[in-house]
Amino acid sequence: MKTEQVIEQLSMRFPNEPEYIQAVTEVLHSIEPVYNQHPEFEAANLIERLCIPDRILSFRVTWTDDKGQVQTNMGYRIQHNNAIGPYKGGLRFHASVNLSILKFLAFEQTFKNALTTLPMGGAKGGSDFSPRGKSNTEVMRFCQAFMTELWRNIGPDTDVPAGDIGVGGREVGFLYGMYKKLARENTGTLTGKGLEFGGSLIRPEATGYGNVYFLKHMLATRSLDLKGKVVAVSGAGNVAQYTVDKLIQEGAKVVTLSDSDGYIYDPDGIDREKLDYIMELKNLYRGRMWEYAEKYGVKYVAGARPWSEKCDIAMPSATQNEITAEDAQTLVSNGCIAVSEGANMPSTPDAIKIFQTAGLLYAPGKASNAGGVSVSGLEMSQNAMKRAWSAEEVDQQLQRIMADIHAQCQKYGTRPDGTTDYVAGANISAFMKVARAMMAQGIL
Ligand code: NDP
Ligand code: 2IT
Repeated sequence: MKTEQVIEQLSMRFPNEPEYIQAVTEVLHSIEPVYNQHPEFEAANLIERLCIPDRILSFRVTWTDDKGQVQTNMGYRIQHNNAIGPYKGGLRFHASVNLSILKFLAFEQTFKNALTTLPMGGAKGGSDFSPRGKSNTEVMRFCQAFMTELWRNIGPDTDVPAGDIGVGGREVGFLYGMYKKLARENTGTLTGKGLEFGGSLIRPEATGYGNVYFLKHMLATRSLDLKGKVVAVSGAGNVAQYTVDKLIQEGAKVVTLSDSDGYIYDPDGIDREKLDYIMELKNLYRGRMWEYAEKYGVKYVAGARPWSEKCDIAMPSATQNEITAEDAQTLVSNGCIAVSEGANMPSTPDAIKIFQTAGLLYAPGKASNAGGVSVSGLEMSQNAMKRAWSAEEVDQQLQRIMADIHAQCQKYGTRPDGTTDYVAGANISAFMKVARAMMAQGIL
């Protein structure tokens, strides 16, 4: 494979898709050496077949707002690759959603899901609809309209959607209700459902908890732990909240959180009581982080991200490309020792280079945030068996999976000096699994 040539061709075929090209570029650079040891891969043009999604569905979603005005949004589902199992991945509802972003997410999901040890292919979908500022009934009508188009293309053994930015328990409930009404079956075709109707214990916690479990394994390779460590977290949604929850349990001190309007800096640390307030503020009242700053009398910086604050560990948990090269340099200069990604692709390629050159422990999201989709996979298993496991049982399986992903990164990413390149390790391990499955199933 001539990596640069493949990237150039993909850039020409898919102009205006920078996030997609960014995600593909990172993976191709990592896998080039192993790919070139397998001439049979090249003969089967495996690389283009792996980079280009199997199928892209796009549709118009029409719904009526509370004022009686008829609104339209775009809806999408990218079914990227199902070599190792049914398509699986979240739905994102955010004004910024476009094909480039969903294609990058579906591509990443394919590799992430391969790392989980569970049989799941990769997909992503969503809409440029923004739940922000919408009433409950508007969100419900939108979700119902979205599902009237999507339902024919999903199913428990074909494609299983879940949440992502702007899609949490409320939205999954509305989406699943409409799916069930149209499909006339009850096999659990979305994950992240409520506990009363087939959801799994620990699914809400899974991404944040999983990221902290992964981080602990990375720290252990340097005989370090989380006690007393100062942590900067970004975002204030599902992933950020349960990251803070687990960090508090581990004795770390979380000093920042953010939303798309700005960040808070709380030098005393976010304790259990403050976290309860944040969960109520965000999940119930859909409030803003400046309200936290007012309530607790701490610093609020509008229009900025938290990376200029001094910390030992950074856990970006908001969105893609939220850590620039300049932010990375600041983190390194401030003595940061580890970056473990909760979000998908939050660090720019230049930022990753800076982390790796400085010798930080750096975990790419496809490894460190895989706990969410892993417990989604466990939810699928429970639905198929018509059973519900205890929280302890699910948490134990999640811990085992995160340990396994860390071990895979070490197996495929150990450098000559004994340290681990988690980017190479995750990409190569996932690639080899998907590649072998594709080769075994013929040219499709
Ligand atoms: P939520 O919608 O619950 O929260 C997202 C948070 O990030 C909010 O605080 C939001 O602020 C902020 N945010 C979103 N977009 C932007 C933006 N463009 N600029 C600045 N801040 C932004 O989503 P999740 O917590 O579920 O997802 C967070 C990240 O984690 C995403 O990258 C997602 O892909 C990834 N992820 C999620 C998993 C899951 O299970 N939910 C699993 C694995 C990864 P505001 O409220 O102001 O919009
Ligand atoms: O990015 C992700 O892994 C998710 N948003 C979760 C996907 C899932 O199917 O649970």
